[in-house]
Amino acid sequence: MLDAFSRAVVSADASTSCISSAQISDLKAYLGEANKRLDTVNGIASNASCIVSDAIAGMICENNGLIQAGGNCYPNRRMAACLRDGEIVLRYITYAVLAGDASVLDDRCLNGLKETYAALGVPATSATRAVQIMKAAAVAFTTNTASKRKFDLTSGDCAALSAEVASYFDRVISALG
Ligand SMILES: CCC1=C(C)/C(=C/C2=NC(=C\c3[nH]c(/C=C4\NC(=O)[C@H](C)[C@H]4CC)c(C)c3CCC(=O)O)/C(CCC(=O)O)=C2C)NC1=O
Repeated sequence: MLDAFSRAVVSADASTSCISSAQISDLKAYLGEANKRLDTVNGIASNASCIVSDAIAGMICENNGLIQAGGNCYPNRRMAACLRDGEIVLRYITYAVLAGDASVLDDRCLNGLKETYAALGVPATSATRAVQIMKAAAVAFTTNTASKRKFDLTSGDCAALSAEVASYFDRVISALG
């Protein structure tokens, strides 16, 4: 598992060079934006169960067959597994946001997930839909635009951070596809 700092070390070492000035300025930017990052992680993590349950409910509303006999969220045991998977994915995304690096998400969550889902008959299209809904919610918490749960934060430019947060969800979607 890497973070913004260990990533810089590993890539410098791979080319047997010292940390470059470009890497130093990337790390300066990472440190300069650190409070925004922590606020984002807090916003997503403290609303995680709401984000997950809303996404799974939305996915099911759009496709009721999932909770009928033969559907992959039927019976309750599978429904519980689905909610748990939503929480797992969101949790690893918060780790990636904190670290500023996707490797923890790749290595500990996404590695082999597509194959597991295929073996269990978990529909990738539905899982993708749930991840898309979680993405919209997490981005709203990053930009502090969630309609009912605004935090008391200094406002600023969150464009780069919200694009980064969105990219981790896109990573999950492409790993499932
Ligand atoms: C740490 C990383 C990690 C991940 C990612 C993980 C995923 C994971 N999800 C599983 C099952 C499952 N996952 C789902 C999920 C869904 N079904 C749907 O229709 C929806 C599309 C979707 C929810 C969004 C379901 C229903 C099962 C149970 C399938 C079964 O037993 O038939 C299983 C099989 C074992 C089990 O049931 O616990 C694993 C390993 N486990 C891990 O330890």
